[in-house]
Amino acid sequence: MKRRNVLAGLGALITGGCTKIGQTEWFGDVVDGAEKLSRGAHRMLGARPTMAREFTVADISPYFRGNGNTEIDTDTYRAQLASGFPDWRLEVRGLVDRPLSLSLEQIRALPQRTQITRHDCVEGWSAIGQWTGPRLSTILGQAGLKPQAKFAVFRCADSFGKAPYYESCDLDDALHPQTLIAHQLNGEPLPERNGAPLRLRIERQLGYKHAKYLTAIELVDSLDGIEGGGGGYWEDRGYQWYAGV
Ligand SMILES: Nc1nc2c(c(=O)[nH]1)N[C@H]1C(S)=C(S)[C@@H](COP(=O)(O)O)O[C@H]1N2
Ligand SMILES: [Mo]
Repeated sequence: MKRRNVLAGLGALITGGCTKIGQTEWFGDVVDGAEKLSRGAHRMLGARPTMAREFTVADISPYFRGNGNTEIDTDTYRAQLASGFPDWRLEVRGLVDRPLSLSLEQIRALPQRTQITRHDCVEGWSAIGQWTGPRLSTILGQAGLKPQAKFAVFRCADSFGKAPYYESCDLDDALHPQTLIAHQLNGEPLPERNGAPLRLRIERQLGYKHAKYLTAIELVDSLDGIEGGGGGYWEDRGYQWYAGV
């Protein structure tokens, strides 16, 4: 698995590391950001993080299906969706120096990255889409991580019955240059089915890690005591927490 990741990473560096669409300065960015945030917080192989493969515009799937929850049937959500989410906030809280409450406007005003990646769902389908949004590392850099922070927990607006959807990752993935808080798919605001207005892209992992309908990011030192303690809605039901592709 590791060897495959290294090879994929090298492939990305040679063929797609400096993508025409993505920003080219990712290496400098992540190293600076990561050092400011938490020294040594991400595992490096050699000097560079392993990258998920990036594709070209010609590879984009004509239709990016929705999976899991594809709508939210509350009056508040429907009113927000109809008006372009003027009151939506993404909170950043927990083990941070400066808790944030970001509007979509503020999120769109941050430096943006666009990347074309393949989404792989454990249910046996894949799709290639172009995602745009700030890097999560940019947002975490604004909030400032406390040294005890070990995991990012992603809170979502939807649930299955009474159980809220949620996800989590370690700081290696949270600070990875391809981990985005995406607000666009294929150059348009996210459709409802794909997680409007904000969803996580965490490209080295399987579909269920890519939390949709994001409302908050919590920095914690342990996943114990959060919902079922498994670090995610599906993990609490037996799926792997580290869902490497
Ligand atoms: N909030 C939330 N996020 C979610 C899900 C969900 O049901 N709710 N389903 C997950 C699963 S299993 C997959 S494969 C992807 C599907 O993303 P898509 O709907 O954009 O295809 O979202 C993931 N994130
Ligand atoms: Mo999935």
